[in-house]
Amino acid sequence: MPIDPTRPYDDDNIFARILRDEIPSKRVYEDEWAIAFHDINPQARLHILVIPRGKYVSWDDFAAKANDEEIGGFIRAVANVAREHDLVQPGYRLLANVGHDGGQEVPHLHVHLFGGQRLGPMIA
Ligand code: IU
Repeated sequence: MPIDPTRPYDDDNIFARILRDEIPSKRVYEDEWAIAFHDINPQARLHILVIPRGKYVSWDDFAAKANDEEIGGFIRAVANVAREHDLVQPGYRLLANVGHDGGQEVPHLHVHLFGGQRLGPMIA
């Protein structure tokens, strides 16, 4: 079920639990601002989710409430994940679903990173 992105942050959402290491994930990156792990249901040869350590329901919530340092740190973290996977030259795709119409299922901001293949015009 897609989420309501304006609702309060739920400390027990699945990505909050992955952040706290209460649920295992295939973690590929971490720094002060973000962690990244393989999507459990990959939609491309490489499909990684990058999430901020801060408690933000959605992209909109993050833009509204995070400070500039946190926003900068998160954006750099996403780029670092791509760079560390040698994706800069071949290229890659970023996607953030927001709310009901965006099809967001997990109420903790996540950016999908797709790569490792020539992607079609859109992944829906
Ligand atoms: P969405 O943007 O909220 O629709 O994406 C949620 C993603 O989280 C989706 O691609 C799931 O496969 C993925 N995921 C996961 O990697 N591990 C989980 O335990 C759960 C969802 I639940």
